Parts: sequence; C-alpha cells; structure tokens
Amino acid sequence: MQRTVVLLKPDTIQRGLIGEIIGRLEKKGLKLVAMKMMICGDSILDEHYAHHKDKPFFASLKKFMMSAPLVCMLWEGLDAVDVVRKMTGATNGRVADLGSIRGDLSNSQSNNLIHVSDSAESAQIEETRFFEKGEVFDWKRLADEAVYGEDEK
Ligand code: FUP
Repeated sequence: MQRTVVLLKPDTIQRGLIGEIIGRLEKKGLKLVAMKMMICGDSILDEHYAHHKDKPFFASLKKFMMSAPLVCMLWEGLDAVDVVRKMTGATNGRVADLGSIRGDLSNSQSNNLIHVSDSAESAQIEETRFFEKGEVFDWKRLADEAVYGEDEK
C-alpha cells in the first residue's frame, strides 16, 4: 500500500469544508493513518514550496497558508498518490474538472482548498516533513476486505 500527504488549507477550514473533503476520501475507500491540526511557520513553508520561491505569488501563498491552521493527513491505499491527485483536480479550481474536489468546491487558483503529494517520491519526503513517526498509525482496517479484491491486497 502507498501513502500520500493531504493538507487541508486555510480556506477549507474557514469555509467549513473539512468534513466534505474527508468524506470524499473515506468514501473512495482510502484509509486514514494520520491526522492533526497545525499552524505552519516560515521554514516549513519555504521548504514545502521551494519550487515556487521565485514566483510573484510566493509571499501571498505563504501568508495564506499561515492564516489559519491546516488539517494535515496521511491517507493509504493502492496507488494512493495517483488516486488522490485525480480526486483533487487541476491547481486552478475554475478549470479543474467537475467531480474533482477543486472543480466542485473551489473557484480560485490560490485558494484551492487542498494540497496533495504529486509523486510517490514527494509523498515520502512530505510524510517526514509533516509527521513524526509516532503520529502515523499502522492499524488493521476490516473494510480492506471489502474495498480490495483478493488478488490486490
Ligand atoms: P498543485 O500541485 O496543484 O497543488 O500546485 P502547485 O504545486 O503548482 O502550486 C502550489 C500552490 O501554489 C497552489 F496550490 C496554489 C499556489 N499557486 C498560486 O497561487 N498561483 C499560481 O499561479 C500557481 C500556484
């Protein structure tokens, strides 16, 4: 099984959409293995958005990400990175496909509700960036029997 990092951004908490987004991930059959609230500081955001540090929107992106707590989660499943990325949709909520989280719930490029890992490699880096080992739970989910076929587990 693969794990992917999901961060619910300040607009999600401000708009009362935490339950809606978590509900979609649960209903898809993904397994929650870590969850906490966190207010990000400068250094973690500099690291997390290093690929955008020279972009004109970098300062406002950081300000937005520090404006309220994030809900940080780790979700597990077969091909979890690709599955959750597809459920999330394109960066800009105005062009993201309907049916995706951003396409259905966001109308903005910056306030797009959710961050998800974009590859298996970044999922591992982001897991250690946002979680201590003791915050990740290895638990037996009975629903796995129903969610996956015998040959997939
Ligand atoms: P994504 O992988 O879809 O989360 O998008 P990126 O990693 O490219 O961008 C990270 C965040 O930067 C986005 F979620 C929102 C913000 N951003 C802007 O505010 N303006 C832009 O033009 C591009 C990204």
